[in-house]
Amino acid sequence: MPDPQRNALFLDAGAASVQRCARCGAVTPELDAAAECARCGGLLEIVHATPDAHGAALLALFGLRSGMKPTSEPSGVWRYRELVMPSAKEPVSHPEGNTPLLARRTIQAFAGSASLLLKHEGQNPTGSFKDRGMTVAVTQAKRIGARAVACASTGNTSASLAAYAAHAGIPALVFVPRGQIALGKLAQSLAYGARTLLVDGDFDACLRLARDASRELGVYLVNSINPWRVEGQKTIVFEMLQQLGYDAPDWIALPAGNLGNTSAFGKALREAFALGLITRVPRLLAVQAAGAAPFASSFAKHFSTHEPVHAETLATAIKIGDPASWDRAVRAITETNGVVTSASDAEILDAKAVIDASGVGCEPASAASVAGVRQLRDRGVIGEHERVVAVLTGHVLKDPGIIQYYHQEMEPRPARANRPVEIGASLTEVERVLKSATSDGWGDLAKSDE
Ligand code: AN7
Repeated sequence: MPDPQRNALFLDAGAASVQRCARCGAVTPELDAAAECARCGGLLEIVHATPDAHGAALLALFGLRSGMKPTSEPSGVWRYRELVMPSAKEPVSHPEGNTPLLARRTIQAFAGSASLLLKHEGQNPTGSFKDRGMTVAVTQAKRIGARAVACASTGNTSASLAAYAAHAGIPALVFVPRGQIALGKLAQSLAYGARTLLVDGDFDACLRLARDASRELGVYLVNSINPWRVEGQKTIVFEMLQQLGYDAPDWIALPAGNLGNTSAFGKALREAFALGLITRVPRLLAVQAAGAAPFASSFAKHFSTHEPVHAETLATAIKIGDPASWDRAVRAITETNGVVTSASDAEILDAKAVIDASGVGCEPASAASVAGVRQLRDRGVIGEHERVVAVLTGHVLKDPGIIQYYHQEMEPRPARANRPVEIGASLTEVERVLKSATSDGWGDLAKSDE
């Protein structure tokens, strides 16, 4: 019998949603597991009850839930404009910010910190925290009439600059170390239209070149030594504090390379405390890659030394041997009673595999923050009940190469490697794979045969 509501856009008010065959109109309950119509094999569509609220009342309801009025500030950077760039008239904004604070049990268990939260800056428009500084720096470039903008980069700054310069209509020049930046980042720089210079040298050489170019050729430099970048990046902290109702965590962990972000976090906390937004200052935990850890080495000697290193790490974003924002970062760590540590590539890849497998995902450098938390929990420096926020700085898709290497190629096979399975196009083979499913994921295929 054809359903009387067969063509209705909505069902009667109060009815449960149903799955309805778009071809024959047969209806099944919303919890039915079938992927197609049991009667005719047609595709199913979902039909809901008429909502109780109509027109303006429904609009008001959606508005209430969004937490913002349609005219309110959509950017998670410019919302704090009084502390970022009060005189900005026309921000160059995509918009950016509004990144989530996530709790994931598997990551908390791995880090040994039950209250651990993750501030996922990879969910910015170009997939990294750099967008927060870049919206401000490019706004500045535009209002001073810069003829071109430039940066040296391990990949994320260049991707971000390319996107914001394109939006502003200013030519962008990026200097990146040839063969040493992740595929996703290089792809973005090309796609967004920046003139991309593959420099025969490391990041530190790129930065020297970019600085010279800006001095000699009048190009506006937007590396994190640019003070406006720092102003934008402070909003990671402001937004996190707001999300926590201004009840500051005990620790904020972040990966550290050129130390721009460490400096920005220090300034943000200094200002938030001075303005009475918080009554307690969290301790900063800056985490470097072990092969690029001049700042961690210096911290271990109470900052009495300052020695650049030749950087080597799989976490290419933080493969930086001579960090530019050194002095500002020393102040940030000292004032917050902070700690600097380093994590080996193996520790970083381990943490990344756990973060990725939780469905959250991040790029390698970002996982250093969680690796650092785990280390300090192990050493008892972070207390069991202390509240920790770790910042994930970049998106999982930034570096597909390392994922392929870890899961498909790395020998000996890492414990968390998720090898793809090649099968013939037969149901028996799919069944064999299904048998390896366990209550907490996929077991070893070889063992499932036993
Ligand atoms: C994902 O893009 O330096 O200590 O040129 O991409 O402020 O340098 C990137 C750095 C952490 C380190 N996580 O931040 C660049 C660049 C990710 C990064 C850092 C970077 P800083």
